[in-house]
Amino acid sequence: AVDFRPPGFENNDQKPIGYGRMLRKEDARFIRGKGRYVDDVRLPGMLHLAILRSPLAHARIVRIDTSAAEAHPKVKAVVTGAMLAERGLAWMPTLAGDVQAVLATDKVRFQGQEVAFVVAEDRYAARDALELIDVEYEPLDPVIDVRRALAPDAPVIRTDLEGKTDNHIFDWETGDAEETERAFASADVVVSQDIVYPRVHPAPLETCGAVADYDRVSGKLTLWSTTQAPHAHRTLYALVAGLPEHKIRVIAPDIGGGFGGKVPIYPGYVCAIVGSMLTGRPVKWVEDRSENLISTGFARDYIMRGEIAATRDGKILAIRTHVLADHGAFNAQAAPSKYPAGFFGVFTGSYDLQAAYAKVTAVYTNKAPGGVAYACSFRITEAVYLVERIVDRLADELGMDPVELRLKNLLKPEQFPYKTKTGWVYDSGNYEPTLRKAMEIAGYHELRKEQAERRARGELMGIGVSFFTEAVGAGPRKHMDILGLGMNDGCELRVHPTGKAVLRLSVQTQGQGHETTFAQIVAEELGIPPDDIEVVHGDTDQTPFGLGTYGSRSTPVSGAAAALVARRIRDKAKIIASGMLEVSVADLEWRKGAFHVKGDPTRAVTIQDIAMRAHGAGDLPEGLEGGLDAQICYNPENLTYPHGAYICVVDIDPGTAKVKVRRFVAVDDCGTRINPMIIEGQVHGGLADGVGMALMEMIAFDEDGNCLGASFMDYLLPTALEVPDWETGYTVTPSPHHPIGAKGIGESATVGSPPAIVNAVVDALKPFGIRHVDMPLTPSRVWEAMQGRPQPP
Ligand code: PCD
Repeated sequence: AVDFRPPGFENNDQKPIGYGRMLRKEDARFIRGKGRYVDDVRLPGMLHLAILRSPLAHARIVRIDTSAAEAHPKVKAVVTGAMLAERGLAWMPTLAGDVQAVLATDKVRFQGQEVAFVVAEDRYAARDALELIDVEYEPLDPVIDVRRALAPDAPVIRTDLEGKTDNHIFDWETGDAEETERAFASADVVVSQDIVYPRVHPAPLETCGAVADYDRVSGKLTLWSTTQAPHAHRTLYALVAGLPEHKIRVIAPDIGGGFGGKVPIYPGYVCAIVGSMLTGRPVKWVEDRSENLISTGFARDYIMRGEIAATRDGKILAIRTHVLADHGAFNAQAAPSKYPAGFFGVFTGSYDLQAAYAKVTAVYTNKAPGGVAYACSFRITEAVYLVERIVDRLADELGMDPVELRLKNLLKPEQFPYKTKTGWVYDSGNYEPTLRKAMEIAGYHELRKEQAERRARGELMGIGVSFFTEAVGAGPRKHMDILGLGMNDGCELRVHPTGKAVLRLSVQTQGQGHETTFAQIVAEELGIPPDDIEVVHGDTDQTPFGLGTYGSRSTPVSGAAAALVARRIRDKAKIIASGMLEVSVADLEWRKGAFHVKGDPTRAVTIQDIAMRAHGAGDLPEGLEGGLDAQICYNPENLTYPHGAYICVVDIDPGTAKVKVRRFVAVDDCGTRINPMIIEGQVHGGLADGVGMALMEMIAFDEDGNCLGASFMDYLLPTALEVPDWETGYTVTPSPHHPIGAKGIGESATVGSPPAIVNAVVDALKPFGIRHVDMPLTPSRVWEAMQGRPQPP
């Protein structure tokens, strides 16, 4: 194994990263209720904004009468799409290069779409005044089913796009269709399966909101907003609204969960800015739960046909898939520009294949836009679910144990770096030990024995396995950008005279604990205790430019930047130390936060001594500037590819068809582990997300396009009652190109867990001859399947 510990820490168990379970620095304020969220921002003279939303999924706007609302004594402004259109602000660009209405002008295109807004003296008055706006709609035929959207006679949703005569957005292909066809033709066994990954929602506890404060004198706009990417948002506001970028300050204060849902720019943010410019006063907009669920970015909504080809003895040859992707009314998917289907290209999974091919067809429907990477590095969740379901289907077809089939086909350590058939280069991996470890923790073989006994008694017990490889840390600027912005991240480190430091990051934490882990990285590199390092993030006026936090990219990109910026400081510190100790640089060695004279243990200077010297009086070595600061902009060489093996045990009540997750074993490999306690927390959270998606969560619509998941009564999130005590383990395969060998972890569990749970449920239902059931596996769906009834489309 490669030892990534910096020189001097080899024998030190108390080294800052990896070992100790350092508590989170930020929890001091969170557990005392002292976090400061957007809704906690209260400015003098602040007004409140509320948004009028469309009750219909598809309708022409005939007339809007705002006069009664304007007459409300507490109302300061009422704004419609027509008013925005006069200023060229009615439409805004989406992250996917489409346009989205800020406020509807011509038509409404999904239920919950923004139609008008009111700015009033208080929140209640703003809400009341919405009721006074009279909108006349002419209902149009809604297009809800993605398959119907492609029918030649389907109503055209995007009549705003010139020359658009259908609802087709794009076709995207990857892999080699012909080679894949040849592999399929030569195969002994071919299995195909239709698989739906339903529309789900990130549903963070804190909904979206903003406080906009435009100063008419200085021309400066300050925007507190729930964003995972403050710098990217600032640049987009500058480009859209024509405000000079240096006059915009975006502040993302504490964020109550993001999960990908706070990556896009939502109309509400733009409305708050317009409201403040119009009234000359600070304006706050905070959406409620239903608004969040019906209008902000959904995730998934992929209808997939998966096909797998193999030899009779279980060697997988090829995988092929066609996907119908429902993007809703505007293509607002969050993904790097050159990847219209995100990173779905990793659907070849963790296996050694001869060929692979995928085609993704994206379509407009009268549903909310989104396609956000909900705890998923851009559609990897869909890809992993597809491959792990069809591999299980193949195991069933071959009569092979699903673990044996996977062991036979997993990539071998000597194959890394491994280039997949769709062109991704997996940086490192050692898969078999990870799967073996999960089997050992679970007691896999005993579980199979227990299952046989229970089956004999008519009990429904299932064991499900999944193995995943993720691609996180977007990304190398030669391949990746968002709307033309390269996916690099900056980092700045200032070491003060007394040896305390401030680290400024371009990424933004939403609960992951960056204030702790980034301090740990610098502590590891410089020997300054984590408590002496202040981490600053989430404020464009105070941090270097970078693209933000999603796709588990903070550790792979900014974490690398933090290590390298600290090494820059260490290099300079070494020169200063050589002057202080009057020896040549070559005679110095670095140990435990100090430079020592080789062979003379009595002579050393600590990083704190050096910091004082760097800022103090007296000469520095020839040609050296004073101070001990450094800055870096890091361009990752590749993504990092964490992996994991999950095993789930379920019991199904034969009478009610209720699924109970009895056990869940998760063994993750995220390379070098910075903070094991935080990693466990990340994994626990992601596993709970996985239980939600597999068993409970779905944003459904009726045939008129009414959203049926608009509250937490209908959109069920798992609580402690629905999840088991997680059993976690880990292996460590460092990333060869990351300065400390770390890979991302934030999304692994959400990606890897749904297939393990569904595989377990289908395994339990084997006696019924059931081969697949689509998520969410609610009691009614499972019961219908047990009765042999057809599944809902
Ligand atoms: N880590 C460690 N080690 C390693 C890795 C990692 O320690 N190796 C840690 C860090 O430092 C941090 C965490 O852990 O703290 C995480 O990380 P990452 O993986 O790098 O990630 P990030 O970038 O930071 O973050 C992001 C993620 C995501 S993406 C999501 S969804 C989710 C997760 O994160 N979200 C959230 N998690 C979480 N948590 C919380 N609390 N909250 C939230 O919201 Mo997307 O794309 O956005 O969809």
